[in-house]
Amino acid sequence: MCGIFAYLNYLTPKSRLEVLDLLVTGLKRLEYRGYDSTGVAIDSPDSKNIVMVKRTGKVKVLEDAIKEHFSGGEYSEPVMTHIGIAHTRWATHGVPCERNSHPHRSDEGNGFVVVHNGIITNYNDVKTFLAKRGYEFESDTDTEVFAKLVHHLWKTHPTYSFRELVEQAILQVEGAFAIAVKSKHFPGECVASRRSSPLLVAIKTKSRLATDHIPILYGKDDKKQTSDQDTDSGKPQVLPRSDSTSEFMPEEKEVEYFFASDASAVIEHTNRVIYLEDDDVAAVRDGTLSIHRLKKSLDDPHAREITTLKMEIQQIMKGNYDYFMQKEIFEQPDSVVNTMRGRVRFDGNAIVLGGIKDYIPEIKRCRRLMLIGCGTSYHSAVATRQLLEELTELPVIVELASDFLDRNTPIFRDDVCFFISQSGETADTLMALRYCKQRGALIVGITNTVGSSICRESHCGVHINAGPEIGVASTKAYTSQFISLVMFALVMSEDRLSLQQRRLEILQALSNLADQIRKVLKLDSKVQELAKDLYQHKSLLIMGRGYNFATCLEGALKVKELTYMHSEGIMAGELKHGPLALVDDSMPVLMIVLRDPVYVKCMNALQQVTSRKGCPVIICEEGDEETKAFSSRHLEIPRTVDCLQGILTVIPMQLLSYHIAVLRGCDVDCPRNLAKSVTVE
Ligand code: G6Q
Ligand code: GLU
Repeated sequence: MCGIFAYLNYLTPKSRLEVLDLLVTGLKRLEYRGYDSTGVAIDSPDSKNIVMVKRTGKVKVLEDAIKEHFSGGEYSEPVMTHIGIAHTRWATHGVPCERNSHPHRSDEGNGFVVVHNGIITNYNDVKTFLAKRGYEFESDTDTEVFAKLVHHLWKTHPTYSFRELVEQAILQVEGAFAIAVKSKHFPGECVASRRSSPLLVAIKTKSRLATDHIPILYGKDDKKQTSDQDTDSGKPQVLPRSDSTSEFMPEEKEVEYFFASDASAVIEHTNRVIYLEDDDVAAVRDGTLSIHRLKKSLDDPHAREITTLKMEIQQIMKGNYDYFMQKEIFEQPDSVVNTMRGRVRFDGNAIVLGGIKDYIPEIKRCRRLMLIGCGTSYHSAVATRQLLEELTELPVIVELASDFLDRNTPIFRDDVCFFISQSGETADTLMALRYCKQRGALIVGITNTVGSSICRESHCGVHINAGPEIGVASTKAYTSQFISLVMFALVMSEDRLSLQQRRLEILQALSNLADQIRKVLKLDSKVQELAKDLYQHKSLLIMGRGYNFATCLEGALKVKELTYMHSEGIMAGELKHGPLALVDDSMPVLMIVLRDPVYVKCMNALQQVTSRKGCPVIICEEGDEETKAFSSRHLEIPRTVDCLQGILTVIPMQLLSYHIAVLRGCDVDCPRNLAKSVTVE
């Protein structure tokens, strides 16, 4: 997944240089999503053409190129109406290079230019069709076919509006996309659409918006449609304009629109956003925004809501931390509280999960619970499986989304399937959701991104409320996913008399969690010292079992993705079945040994390691002298209830991987080869 950002000013004076600055800043806010190249397109000084600048590498490279390319005075003249589009690319078709960077154009005259996230799966067929009609391609990408297809439709349908041309093109392509299109033939207009890739429209006006929704329109443009369309004609003005009859219209005509892949790129400008749904087509013409649907379906809402973002600008900034990931690790005392806020009532020992409460009776009658996710999100499922089995007394299956799909796993109408995803856009997880939904299962989304595809395609769900997670390596989202699933387990067992004592013990532990996380974070400098011992090694084995096995998996993933060192999470019970052969006096080992039901078995594993001259780092409970005696290097964490230990033990792993990455000179927030959300299968 990468980034789309477009900015349209209508009757709002802005120079092209100011527009370019807005575009570049928008791309910077999307940098965390992972990318390998960038590009922008704006109007030429005579407003008759489109000029583009594209570069491989960081947004900064593009920024420098823009300064060089657009230096003339004409670019500093204010323009009343203008649309600029910009893109960060994560290549799927065609190597990262300038030629393959976006925007892609329809012809040498730059008649139509497009920026695209996702994959056009039938691009070869479309390319063949267009090549037969004389089109020559200059890139290896799938995206380019879209620009040329719109151009072909424009030549063959001269009466079509811009929006209709893009709509017709969308009907011809298959796959996943979020797109924004600009054209010199339709100056001051922008058309955007999405299918399986996120896209939102943000609106900025000087006065309050006159409405909190945008009606959805169908079919061809009404050629007579003007900006003062009578709202009684059944084709209401989609956004009240000062010259329409609506009594809520803003005083002035000036308006600015932003199109972006996510809210972090627009929050500094406005908090009024519309999350587009799959196959929505958003068009701005004469300063008026309209939203169209390709095909009418019964369950379509009549309008798209204009929501108000709750996030604040500082939430997407680094503050006084060196990296977003570091900030997000240290945010966890607050983020776990935010996850529980308004849901866990510690005074009454009650829990309300508003997003699923109506479905609890149905969930209680289900055949089994399936927890499906990828990477860190999958680990949050592993971390809570045992507690879910205990408190729901249902079979609980955890699945990696990719493997689940490979196996065509049997799914039944009385299954309840949880889809855990920070971004809410991970292709494997989204495909697994659709697979289960088609088979009649109840779909529960556990996401951190409002308006995301998984969030919207679920029957119900829990928003983990961790706040924007910018670092590619997931940290606070993991602990918030963990807590969300624990809350679900508590809700499911609220009427089980035999479990009340256990529930109270967990609720009590939850109320202390934030302070205990703060206490663990105070180990940061000790962890940094440990990192100095480890960062030059090639591998790190992380061992544990029971409630802490997930921490081993998650810790190993953090080490791999941040430091590029090999690391492996090992079930301590499996040690003697093979992995023990790896242990000698030079192999770095970290072991989690807490006073929980599997303590004795973990001590056995610890002794197996030390008897082979292993010198493990030990994560143990504070004051556990017996365990500490086995190693000179240990990290002591506060005692909590067994099922929540994984929240406290993962934090030293997050810190350790962070410090090793810094020592190894790795890019902590944008690890090589990785993207924040993988929206391609
Ligand atoms: C972990 C990575 C990665 C991520 C998965 C799933 O640090 O960020 O493993 O967890 O790609 O992403 P979603 O949670 O967004 O589906
Ligand atoms: N598939 C397109 C390309 O490879 C878009 C990739 C993206 O989402 O950035 O250029």
